Amino acid sequence: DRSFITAAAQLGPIARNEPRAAVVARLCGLMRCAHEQGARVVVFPELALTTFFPRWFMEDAAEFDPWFETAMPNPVVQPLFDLGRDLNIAFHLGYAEKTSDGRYFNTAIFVEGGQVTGKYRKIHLPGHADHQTWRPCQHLEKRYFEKGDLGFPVFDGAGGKLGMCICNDRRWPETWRMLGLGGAEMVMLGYNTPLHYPPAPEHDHLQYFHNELSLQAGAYQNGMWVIAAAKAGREEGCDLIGGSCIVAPTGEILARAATVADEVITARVDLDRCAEIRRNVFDFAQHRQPGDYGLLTRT
Ligand code: CDT
Repeated sequence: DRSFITAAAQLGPIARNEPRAAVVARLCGLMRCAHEQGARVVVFPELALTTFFPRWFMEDAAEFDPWFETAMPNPVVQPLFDLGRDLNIAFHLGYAEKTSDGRYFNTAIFVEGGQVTGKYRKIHLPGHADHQTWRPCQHLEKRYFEKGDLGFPVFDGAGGKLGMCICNDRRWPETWRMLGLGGAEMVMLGYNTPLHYPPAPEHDHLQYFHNELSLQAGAYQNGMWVIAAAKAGREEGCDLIGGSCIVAPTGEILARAATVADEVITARVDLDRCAEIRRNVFDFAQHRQPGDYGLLTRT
């Protein structure tokens, strides 16, 4: 039997001046709540330790470096690692990473048994690198992060094959296909998605729809589970969507957050159900036609 309960732990807003230790205490509370509901895995959002700092233009490293983690775990995050080990619950966590050689990434890790067993660095970085003062909120991911250099890894965890992507990655079919081709059975992701999209405000009312459209298509077209956790609510004057959800390989949403605050949702994930899709309509070996997809890898 390869079934277990998985949780998505949505976060409400994190204030700019909220200390990391206070955020980690919130994460620990959500992990306990997930554990009480029988979860073996809990998924936290993108950049889950801080406010979504790319909404501010900063010029000096002295100003933006404090948003980054230089080690993982580190003393402030250690209580979450300890709790995960004590409760026997694995977790996915997004954070801003600065490497020892001075590179900056938007990163997610998977931690099982107190050890980091999976790592991903965001590949599709949205937004802009320059200060666009006409925007009510900046989206400066292209300024603060380098494109991820780890590809789309698939690794062993929770008794199956796992993958990760981060926020904007979920809008790209190539992300899901790479993870699907790698054999992922469950993909975990976090997101910070502003309700207001300044370049095309006429699409603001579609933000929740486009989120679900992307997650459901990714799950169905690759026959895998998708666990998506939002950072939500009004954060420093900027509204972020909620809608954290758990999607089955059929594309059906089995659980969906009802608030834009801290909230745990759970569903039973049976990894063997991937075969319902992967042995049938999307049996890659039988039906895929890569010889006709050359344009996909041409620039
Ligand atoms: N965090 C992140 O990737 N957010 C983007 C915002 C839209 S582009 C400015 C997203 O795709 O949800």
